[in-house]
Amino acid sequence: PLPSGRTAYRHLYDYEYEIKDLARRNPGLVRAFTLPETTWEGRDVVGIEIATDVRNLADGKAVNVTMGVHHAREWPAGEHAMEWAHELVKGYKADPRIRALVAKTRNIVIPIVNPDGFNVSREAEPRGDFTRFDYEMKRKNCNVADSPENMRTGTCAANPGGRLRGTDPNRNYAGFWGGAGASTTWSSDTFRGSGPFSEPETRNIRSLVSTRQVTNLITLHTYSNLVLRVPGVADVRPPLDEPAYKALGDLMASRNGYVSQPSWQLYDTTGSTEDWSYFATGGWGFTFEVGPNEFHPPFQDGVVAEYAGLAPAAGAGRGGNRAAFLDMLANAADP
Ligand code: 0X9
Ligand code: ZN
Repeated sequence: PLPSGRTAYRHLYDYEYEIKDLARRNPGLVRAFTLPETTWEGRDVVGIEIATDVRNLADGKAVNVTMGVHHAREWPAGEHAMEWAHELVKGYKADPRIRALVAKTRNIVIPIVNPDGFNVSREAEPRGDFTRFDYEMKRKNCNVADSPENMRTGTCAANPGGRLRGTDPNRNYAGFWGGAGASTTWSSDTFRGSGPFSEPETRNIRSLVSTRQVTNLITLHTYSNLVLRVPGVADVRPPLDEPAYKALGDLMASRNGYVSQPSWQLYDTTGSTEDWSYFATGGWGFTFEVGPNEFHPPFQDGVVAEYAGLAPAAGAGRGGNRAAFLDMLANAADP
C-alpha cells in the first residue's frame, strides 16, 4: 500500500473526503479550501494547505504548490499529490525534516485540478458506440463551448463526445499560448481552447499563483519518468537562472531516478503550466512525468514504488518522489 494505507486508486469522492477529514482532524495545521471557480459541470476544485498556524495567511512565508491531474487519465498524479499532503501532516509530528519544512513554508496541494475529466476517466463505463476505454482514456476537461452543436447536450460522461470534447488544461495557460505544440481543433487531445485562460481550471490556478507567494510549483503528470523544466518550446531562450533551475531538476532526479531536462526536448508545447507561472512570477516550476510507461498502470505495479522509492520502479533505493519533493523544497525554499 501507499504510505497512507491506500491499496487502490482513489475516486473523486475519496479525494474530497480525505481533504476535509485531514483539515477537521488537524485544525491548527491543515486548512481545506475551494478555488474560486467551479468547473464546466459545476464541480468545486478543492485544495489543502499545510503550515504551522495555517490560518495566519499573513505570515509572509513562501508557498510551495503541488498539483495533480490536469489530465484526466493520469491517476497516479493525483495519488502522489494526496500522499504528499498526508506525509506533511504525519511528518509534522514525527519527522524533523518535514517539521522544519512545514514550520518555515506554507504548502498547498491540489490533487485534482480537473475533477470533471478525472471523474469521467475514473468511473468509465461503456456507453452507446463507445467502449469503456474511450472514456477511461479521456485527457481534457469538459468544456463544450467550442464543440459542434451535437456535442453540447448531456454530461461529459454520458455524452458520446465525452472523450473528444474539452480543452487541454496544459495548453490553456498564457505561457506562449498560440504557439507550437498545441491544437486549434476542438476534438484534439491537445486543443488549446479559445484563448489563454479560457477555462475555469486554469483560471483557478492563475488565481492561486497570482494571489499567493508561490516560490516552488510541481505539477504532476504521467508518464515517462521525467523531471521537466522550462521552456516547453524550442524557440525560447533558456532563462537567466537556467544553471540553478537545472541543478534543482537534477537534484530531484537523483532522488526519483528520472531524467532531468528542459521540456522542449521531449516535444514542443505552448500554454503549459510552468511556462506561464515561471515567466510570469519567477517562481520555480517543474513538471514531473511519473511512471515508466502507462497513464494509470495497475495500482500495485508502479504507483507505490514511484512515490515511496520502493523496488522495482525507477526510484529504487533513492526515496522516490517523496524524497524528490523534500530535496527540492529544502534547497529552494529555505531562506
Ligand atoms: O503534453 C503534456 O502536456 C505533458 N505530457 S503528458 O503526457 N502528461 O500529457 C508534457 C508537458 C511538458 N512540456 C513539454 N513537453 N514542453
Ligand atoms: Zn499530462
